[in-house]
Amino acid sequence: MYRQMLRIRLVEERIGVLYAEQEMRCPTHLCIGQEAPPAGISAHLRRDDLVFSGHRSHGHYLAKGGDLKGMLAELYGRETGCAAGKGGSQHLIDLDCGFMGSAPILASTISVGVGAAWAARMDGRDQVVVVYFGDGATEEGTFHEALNFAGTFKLAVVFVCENNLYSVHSALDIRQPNRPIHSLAAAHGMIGLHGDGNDADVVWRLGGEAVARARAGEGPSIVELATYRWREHCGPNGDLELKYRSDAEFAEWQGRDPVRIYRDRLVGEGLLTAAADATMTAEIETEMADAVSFAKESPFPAPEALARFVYPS
Ligand SMILES: Cc1ncc(C[n+]2csc(CCOP(=O)(O)OP(=O)(O)O)c2C)c(N)n1
Ligand SMILES: [Mg+2]
Repeated sequence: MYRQMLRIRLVEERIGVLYAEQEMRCPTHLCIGQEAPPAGISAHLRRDDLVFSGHRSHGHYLAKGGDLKGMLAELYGRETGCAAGKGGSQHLIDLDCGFMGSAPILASTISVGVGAAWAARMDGRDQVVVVYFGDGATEEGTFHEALNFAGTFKLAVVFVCENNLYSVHSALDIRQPNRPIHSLAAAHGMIGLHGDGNDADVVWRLGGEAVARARAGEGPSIVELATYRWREHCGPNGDLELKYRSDAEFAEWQGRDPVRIYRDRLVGEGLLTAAADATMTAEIETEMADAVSFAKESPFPAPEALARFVYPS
């Protein structure tokens, strides 16, 4: 889980640097600060389990076993990208590792994920479906419809809500009534779990409970994870100058850095040495350098490919 979080952090930071070159031309939502949920949840998933996500999906894709080369090539719009260069950051897909797709229309993949769980039920497959979404997505009608259906039929879905307190620049408390998001689970006949989404061990424990329940046919769960986005909503920069969140709040969450917390814990327990940490970092740096070269050297899709796979051509 530490390697996974470190890899996501380093990849996102590298994208943040490269983005300024203006060669990646897709809108890009970085998940720096939110690395623990994908690491802790994916630790329970088989390769053939299915994951769906939204606009902030790099961590979810990588932790599910996604290919870094395919992801970066996709951000660069190249034909070797995991969506053949047509999707960009917000439309990652990789069927080989069970990453069924991300889409930026809020909550749109929640109902599709429930449909995938329904299909698995009909086919007698014991796959678990995980759908990641933000606090903002829970304000969409399809979220509630999907939960109703999944709860009624006890489908094998884990609804993971990464509650980072904001939808773009709007704070949660001006958008929703004063009740926890996970309390909506009871209304739809499912279990609602919640905890510190910046602590990978907490995520791992909650995710394990929800995945085990889904796998055993005991129905869906909501897992609400408290976390925080460090960069601007969309793009590589910080945004504290906009003042929609206070410097004090930001500083408090920086003090709860999921990667540092986990590194310190592992070092404290004698499970990670400085040398092993450095080796891991160097391996990830090499993987990133290779992936960036691969992406930049890959061709753009041919013009004839423009209408391929586009409904109704
Ligand atoms: C249906 C729909 N409405 C509005 C938008 C514009 N939009 C894109 S991201 C976003 C905020 C999402 O907030 P949240 O779900 O909490 O995810 P976060 O960005 O915080 O990770 C909004 C409103 C959209 N993509 N889709
Ligand atoms: Mg949010």
